[in-house]
Amino acid sequence: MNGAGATTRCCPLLPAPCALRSAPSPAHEGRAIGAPFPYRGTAWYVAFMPLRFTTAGESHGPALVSVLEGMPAGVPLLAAQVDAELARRQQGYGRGRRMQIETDRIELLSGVRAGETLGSPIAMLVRNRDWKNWVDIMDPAPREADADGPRKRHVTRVRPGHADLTGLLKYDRSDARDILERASARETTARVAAGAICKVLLREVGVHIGSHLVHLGGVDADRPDPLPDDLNAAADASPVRTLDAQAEARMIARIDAAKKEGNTLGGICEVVVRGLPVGLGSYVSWDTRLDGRLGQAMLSIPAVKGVEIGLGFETARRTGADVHDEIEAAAGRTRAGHVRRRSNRAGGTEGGMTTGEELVVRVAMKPISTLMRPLGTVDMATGEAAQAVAERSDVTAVPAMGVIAEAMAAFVLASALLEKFGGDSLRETQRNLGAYLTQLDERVER
Ligand code: EPS
Repeated sequence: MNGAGATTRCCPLLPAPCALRSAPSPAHEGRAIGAPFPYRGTAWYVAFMPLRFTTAGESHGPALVSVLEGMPAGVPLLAAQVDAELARRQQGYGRGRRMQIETDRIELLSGVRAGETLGSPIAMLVRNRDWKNWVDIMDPAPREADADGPRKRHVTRVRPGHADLTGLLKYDRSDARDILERASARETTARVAAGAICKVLLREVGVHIGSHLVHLGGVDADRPDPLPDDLNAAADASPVRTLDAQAEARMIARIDAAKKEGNTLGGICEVVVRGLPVGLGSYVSWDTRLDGRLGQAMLSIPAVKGVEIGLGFETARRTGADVHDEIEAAAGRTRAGHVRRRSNRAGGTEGGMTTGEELVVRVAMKPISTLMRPLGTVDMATGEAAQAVAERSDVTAVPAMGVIAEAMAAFVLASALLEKFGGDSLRETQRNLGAYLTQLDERVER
């Protein structure tokens, strides 16, 4: 290090007041005095977001792509772990024929070697087996036949509730297939692939995510208390991913009836996360609040219309005494700061931060907008009244939505974890978390 570097370094171990603390840091250089610090304020976490993922792919195109960036090195990872999550997403009573065509599997293109992450972007490819049936329709290259008119399976009778109509207008297209191929929930395969890796990271630091279905098509399921230790093993054993066997039978009957009617059904899943340390997320800025970030992630899932944390909307109907969770000392509960809430109506967050109690997020999905007995619409090619297109689809995808919501929760929580604890390697992240847990322990030992 040169002399100048040595004198401008601001060392937290120096006794205060430290003259060196006011020295400009490299991040300030080149910035006019008084100009806003580029990463302060509402968008800092976006600028520094340690974990990012993006997806690409059309439902009937050749493949889906998922790229996850920011995963520390040294996370043990096998393609089979991701494939297991993809298989869970493909399950669920009420899905259409497409799920019999597909067997989603990833090809790991980068970022993993000898069963461990490298710290570099992790790119994954999932081939669409249905592509071979859609080559003419989805071919990226122009075809001679294109001069004669729209391609086969073009869509102009736009479906109420789908992205078809607004997408056509916004992107100035004439065939709604240009919209629906990407708006399709098939894209969530790529999300689950990224989320599966986030889950592995979280497991390595003692955080476990599961989900189960609490409502489907007008049928409520009882929520056992306590929930099973292995929530996903119990939920995945049910064809609708519910823990209430009686409700399961009624839900299945409801799906069968809706199928006969050419109708579709929505529902609600509950995501439960255990082992989170207190203090992920923050109250300091609107976009650092963890509940806000979970809400955005969940509402980005196709067809999701509502999100609740803990009691959610019910809190608005109750008085404060019946909403807030009383606190008591609980030695040994390091991750919660050696306290316990006597109830968990808050659902694991206070002030936009994890409390160390179970995180409970409920996610509501509307019925799928492709109806076999279609709704009235306008044919956008002619302007005439018409019945909406009735493409092959699912009666319900709520059981799959639970798996997708787990993936989105895993991404948000892994991001928040890496923001707080950092680490280019898993060992470094674990060490930093360990130091924080020691700090929490020292508070009670003092
Ligand atoms: C979907 C329509 C159906 C679903 C699809 C989502 O596909 P297809 O049009 O090929 O019959 O099965 O979901 C998936 C393919 C999947 O992997 O989840 C839609 O329009 O959103």
